[in-house]
Amino acid sequence: MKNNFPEGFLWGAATSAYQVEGGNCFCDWWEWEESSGKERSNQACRHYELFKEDFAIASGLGHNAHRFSIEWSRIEPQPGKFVQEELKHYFEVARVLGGLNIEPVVTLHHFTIPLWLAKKGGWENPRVVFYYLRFVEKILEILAPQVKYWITINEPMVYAYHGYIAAAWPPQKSSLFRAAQVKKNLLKAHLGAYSLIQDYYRKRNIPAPSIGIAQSMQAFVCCEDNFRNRLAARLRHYLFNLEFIDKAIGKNALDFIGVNYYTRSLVDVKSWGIKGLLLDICEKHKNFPLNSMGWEIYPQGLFDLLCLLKVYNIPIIISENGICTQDDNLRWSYIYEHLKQIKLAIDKEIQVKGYLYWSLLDNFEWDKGFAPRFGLVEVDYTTFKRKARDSAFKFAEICRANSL
Ligand code: GCO
Repeated sequence: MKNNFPEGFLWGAATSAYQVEGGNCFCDWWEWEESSGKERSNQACRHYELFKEDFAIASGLGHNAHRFSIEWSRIEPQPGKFVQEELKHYFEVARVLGGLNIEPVVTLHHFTIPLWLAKKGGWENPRVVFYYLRFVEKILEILAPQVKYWITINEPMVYAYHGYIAAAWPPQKSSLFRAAQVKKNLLKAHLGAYSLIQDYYRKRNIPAPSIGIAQSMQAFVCCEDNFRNRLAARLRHYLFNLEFIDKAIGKNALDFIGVNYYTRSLVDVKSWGIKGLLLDICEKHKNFPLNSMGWEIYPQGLFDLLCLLKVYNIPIIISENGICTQDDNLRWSYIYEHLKQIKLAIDKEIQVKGYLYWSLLDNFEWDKGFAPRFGLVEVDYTTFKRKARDSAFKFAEICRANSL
């Protein structure tokens, strides 16, 4: 059938612990918000207490998958001290999802780290790989049999860029050398986690899970079609979109590519320096509608990227795709137009296996605070009441029918 998605396609939404749970006071972001004067995450959406209600809403919206992350600083607020009731909490989270026939897709690192680790140098410190794998082992002990899909690291390049080049996120460094160290340790952590998780399942005769990375990808489009812009677009596509997953695939340590896609980037190089080649963008020729953070809505970019990923010949899950907007009609057209592009890719034999909308709930958008509203479900941050938007019900019809 021309509009049908493959049998068993994963339909749902994504969140991350720090952005929705609330009260994550043992992590680097919590301390950074206080010291930098940024908007506080505070209770976020109170998802830590309200997760059963949220998953019931997701189930009612026809979702068969849900991506969430584990807050490392909850599990290990002090080095080597693992909190049993927090481990039990995430066991319960996965159990409730399973009880609703919703496949858990579990992210092990989604930007935040325990404060004690940040004070030891965080992802710059090579010993972080040991700490991360020790944490992953603890999570496996409570989640392994329930989880078929693991995401080891969310957006390694975004994390390295914002925290170690742009100095926009903690630890607010601005050093290509430090960023390179962080990237190297993130890759080592992924490779270590890949082996650890696969060995853990194999030794216990649990069917092998699928392990991926959620890679932020942008469509790099030349503003003016000249040699310098074409070179810069190819360079950025490789460095930002592909390099990290390329290295994981090269080590046979990636079962699926998680694609976090939102927008395109207009390449407009003003000078031949490395900064110009890697960072110069055009702000004036934004010819497409924008989200509330000024990101262009460019669904075709997702199709173009999926075609470029076909060469890897491994499954792809759209682990994030979404729009922050006050206009729910725009949210719905964003979802529908991107799903059309995914279907076009699937019709070209590209192995897309799932679509997880960002986000189930309105939530804390990092240094942008609570203003950007991404949710299928509106959250009143005073009463914490949830209200599914019209777009959520339209998306639900596609989830249930497995068809556009
Ligand atoms: C990211 C993160 C999410 C964001 C989302 C919207 O990609 O930055 O995974 O935490 O909230 O992408 O910016």
